[in-house]
Amino acid sequence: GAAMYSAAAPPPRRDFISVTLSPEEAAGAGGYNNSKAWRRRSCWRKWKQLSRLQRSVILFLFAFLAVGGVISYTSIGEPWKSLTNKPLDDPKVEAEAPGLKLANPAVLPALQNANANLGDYPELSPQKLPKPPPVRRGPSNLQIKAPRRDVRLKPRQDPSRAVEDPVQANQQDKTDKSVISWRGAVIEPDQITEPPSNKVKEPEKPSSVEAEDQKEPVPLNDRQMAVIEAFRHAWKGYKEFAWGHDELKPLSKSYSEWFGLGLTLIDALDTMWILGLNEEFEEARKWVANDLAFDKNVDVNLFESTIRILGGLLSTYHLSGDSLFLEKAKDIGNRLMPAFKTPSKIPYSDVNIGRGTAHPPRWTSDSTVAEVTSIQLEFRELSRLTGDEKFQKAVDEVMKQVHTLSGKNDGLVPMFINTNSGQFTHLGVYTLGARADSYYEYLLKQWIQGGKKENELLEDYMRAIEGVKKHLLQRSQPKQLTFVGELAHGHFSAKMDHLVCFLPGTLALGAHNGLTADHMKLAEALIETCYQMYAQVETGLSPEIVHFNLHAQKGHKDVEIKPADRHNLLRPETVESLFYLYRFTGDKKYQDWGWEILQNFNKYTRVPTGGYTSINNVQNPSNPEPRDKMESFFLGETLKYMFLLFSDDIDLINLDKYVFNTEAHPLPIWVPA
Ligand code: DMJ
Repeated sequence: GAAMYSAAAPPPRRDFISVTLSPEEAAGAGGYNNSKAWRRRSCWRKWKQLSRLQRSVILFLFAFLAVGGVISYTSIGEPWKSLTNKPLDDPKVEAEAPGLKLANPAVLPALQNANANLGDYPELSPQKLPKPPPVRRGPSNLQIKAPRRDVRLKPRQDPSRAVEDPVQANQQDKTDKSVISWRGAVIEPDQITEPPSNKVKEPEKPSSVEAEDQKEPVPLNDRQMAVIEAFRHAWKGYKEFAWGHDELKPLSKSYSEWFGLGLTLIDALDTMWILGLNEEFEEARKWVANDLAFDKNVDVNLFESTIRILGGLLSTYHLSGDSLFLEKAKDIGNRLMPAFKTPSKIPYSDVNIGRGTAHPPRWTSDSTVAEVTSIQLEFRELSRLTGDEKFQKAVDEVMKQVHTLSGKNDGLVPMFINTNSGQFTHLGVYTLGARADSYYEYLLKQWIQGGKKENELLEDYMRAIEGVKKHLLQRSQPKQLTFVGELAHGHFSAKMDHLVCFLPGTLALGAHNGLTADHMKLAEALIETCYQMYAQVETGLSPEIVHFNLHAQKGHKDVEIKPADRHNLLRPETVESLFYLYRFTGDKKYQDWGWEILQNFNKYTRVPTGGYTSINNVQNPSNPEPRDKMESFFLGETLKYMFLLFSDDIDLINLDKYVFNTEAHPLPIWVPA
């Protein structure tokens, strides 16, 4: 065969240009004369002796070198200039060139602290830029080797592009010119304002991981490895004793069922993707493909199944690009829709996903405020992906109504809302904990998801944080910890749920997105408090609820725990906030605090045969009284936030591209920063 292709030897190719010197020059005849005039004349003579071709080639080479020089100067010029500038974390830089230091400088002036007694927050560390990871060019990507599924992965689509259709671009042009104000404060034109009229256009594509070939793998550090080890241990128990069921009971080596939909498995899908657990992910995917069925005669809670199942499927679809997860998301999304068929359009708490019927709890026609206002990120995204507006319309309607309702107290909402009247009920009680918590979180996150255009959401959020400052913030004794208490009919209670520890992270996220820097200060003060809720307890684990001491008493710490409140359910909120605070400040103490917490989970909640368990008594290190249950959010949230907290890679779920739902499932921001 080879002979068939052998061709006649080609003529010798000349890959060079010969320049012939005159014999005189070659021999250096004429002796050595280095005068300028001689040299000029001699050069000129040589030039004239060259052929026209030779001259053109030399001129071309000169021109080529000159252009190349200019280009490389400009491309190395920038980094060079920045190297010669002052370091960015120099506080003086911020003073001299405001906005240079912060990627998203505050655009609203610091709001007045309405609680005059509170004064400044304690000992606040100056805000620092996170230590930048090695600069990478090109699209951001997930650095962990995520499971490959070449067949199913569509070409990498940056979520920022997903919404760049001409209509949207046009809309953006229009909105760019507008400004909004909140109590007279102006938000700059890049914080656009018009309510998005055409968010739902046509089916969207996933924002799946960047082409993996472009990735430089970032080595995992020891703490991340420890998280992976913890996850594997938890997964081992789930796989062995609870596979396909909702929750593992690690001590009795069995499982519990809530909805009967493999809750832990679905909640953990994107965590496995982010941790790079390929085999586990593939196995779980198979279960989703072959065994997950929603046509079941079962009552599910609308909120819980939205944040865990719909949210988990949507984020896994975005990370993996695997359409299986979108199909499943559509299925569950459709099956949840009957919940919105109520006289007021405020959804019922429960839906039978097999029968298509919905109802409130047996004892009331009320729904919980946090529940009906914390399903929006997921349903809005489902509309964007499917092109079907009905999902978004249903949840936007809820927000619209809640926006105008009376019964709020400086932006703080009651905990219940009636599905017949659409009005708040049980007025007068205000908390950032159970039943209200994620209302506040989703105000900010929807605003971010939608490209910071929806003014009413921002207004409600800003007003609510003012309400928190005015009515709920206090300082404890002896450590002067800033905490968020509760208000019941005008009476302040120094009670704080661990659930409230989502707030520092949310405040920091708002500050990162241009809200007042004052929110960042509050975030830093509150995360210290949340950490103390662990550090001041015998096991180093926080109880479900604490009461803070308002008066110094000898031998008493800031944190008091009532016997009924001393359980720990492996909740994520503090590590979640530690993750945000670390991302935005780069202060390593947040990683260290998270590391302590992980070690204490390992010490007191790890079950040797596989899995972790919630415990009944965080105050008894010798017998923390295991409860025999591993909540799905331990894998969905707690371990995921731990892993992200220990990472120095801001592109591992970039917070300018993704917004986490309240169950830690990242969804794309429609118009990323
Ligand atoms: C999770 O299901 C969600 O984070 C929810 O918003 C609050 N409760 C649990 C975790 O504690």
